[in-house]
Amino acid sequence: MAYKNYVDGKWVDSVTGESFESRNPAETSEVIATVPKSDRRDVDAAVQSAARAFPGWRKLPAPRRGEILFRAAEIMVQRKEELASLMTREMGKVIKEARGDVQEAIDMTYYMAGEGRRLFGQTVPSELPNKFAMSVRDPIGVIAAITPWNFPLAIPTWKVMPALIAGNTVVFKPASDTPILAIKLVEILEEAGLPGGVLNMVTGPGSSTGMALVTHPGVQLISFTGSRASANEVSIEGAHLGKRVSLESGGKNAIIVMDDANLDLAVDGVIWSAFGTTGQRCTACSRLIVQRGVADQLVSRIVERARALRLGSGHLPETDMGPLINESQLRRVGEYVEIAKSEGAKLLTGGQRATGGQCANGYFFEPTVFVDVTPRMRIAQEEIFGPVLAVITVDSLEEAIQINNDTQYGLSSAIFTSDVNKAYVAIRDLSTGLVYVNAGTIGAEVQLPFGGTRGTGNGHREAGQAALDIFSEWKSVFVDFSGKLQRAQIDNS
Ligand code: UN1
Repeated sequence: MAYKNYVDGKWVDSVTGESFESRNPAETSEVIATVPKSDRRDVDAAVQSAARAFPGWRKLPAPRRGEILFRAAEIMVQRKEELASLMTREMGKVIKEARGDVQEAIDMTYYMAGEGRRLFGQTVPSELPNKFAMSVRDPIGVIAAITPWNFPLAIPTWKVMPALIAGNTVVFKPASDTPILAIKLVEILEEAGLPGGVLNMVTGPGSSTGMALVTHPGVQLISFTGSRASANEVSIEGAHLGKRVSLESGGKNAIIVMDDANLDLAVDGVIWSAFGTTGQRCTACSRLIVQRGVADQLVSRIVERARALRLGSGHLPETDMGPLINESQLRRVGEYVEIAKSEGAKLLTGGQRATGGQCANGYFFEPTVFVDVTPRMRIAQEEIFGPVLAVITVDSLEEAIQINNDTQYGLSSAIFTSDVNKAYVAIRDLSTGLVYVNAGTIGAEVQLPFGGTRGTGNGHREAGQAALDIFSEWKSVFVDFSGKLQRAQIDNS
């Protein structure tokens, strides 16, 4: 099957005539489909189309825009199983998690559909008599949504849905590893009645297609999720061109386990957060910070559970962990294992590519656990994006919090403790955008802000009401009905 770009409400070939393949990472000989390798001219057509559609879309009442989103959510509900199965095939995550990804997209779409009847601003008293003051949200214009492969449906909805409900038009450039799910999302919005030109999609590599979009003068805001290195490039280009930029780029998330924790629960939380989605979540737990009294017991239970995880095709209900997304990620994870060993960390389990049985033809990597990790080692500082857990032992809560906060990222952290006082100290002092108590580092819900401190982003938050702050401009409105000149700050006594 050969898919096309979506520009001006039509499915069109790329002007380049070139294409690339989307393959199954669990069975790498399987080509799922081909998609266009777009260039600057395709991007330009998409941006022009979005710019033409903007005046009409921004004036359509927001509740009407919301109805289209609501219909899109309804279609996703109907097609949940089909979308999840396609996602497992294209991205590799196990079917249960793929259903979760689709569900997160549904949740976000319903949530933003509802915003069509809210989009709250403020009404506040004026300091002058016979004068009315309020703030309203205005759309920004043409938005570039550049999305990663690890949540092929959910993350696109985090960007596209708030952008649309706020009255913007969009050019969407999905990750090259998961274009088919992106195409399905566009098809669903088309079926839901989205007018042509309001959402456009071009596929192609980030370095060319993505950068052409980032640097296009017709794009006012870039919303990007991906690696720190790419985020930096987007940030630099955006700054040069005076664009708004919203970035989300990863984490080095930790779970803290105190001596007084419910260890059964902590083991479950660590296994799920470190090895769920094969460690390929921005929120994945890649550091376990454990208090000395329970360290040996906890680690031996985690190792036992990690060894028992079943790797293979995500379509089989018994599979616990799917493959990594591609060859370069496989290489990268292997390299970090070598770095960890050379820095003196001790490998307790895993550490290599899995090749037996169902894993023969995919990018599988064994669940890996290192102990004797010190906080400044590279495996304790750098995002790996694979099933690798680094265990750091500490003596106190203060030390745990200090180590948790001492990385260039600040997305998610968690503490397992049965002491409410420790829990509240952690809530106060963990300096990440997400904090969990007695739960792992993954599993954020769409109605709350999502994002992180330090190098995880640039201060914005997706999801919840906070997303609307990315995708709209505040306009403060003053209506003077006194019939005379009233000077603020002067005529107020
Ligand atoms: C991501 O990995 O970029 O909180 C998103 C979670 C999911 C979203 C993860 N709801 O793990």
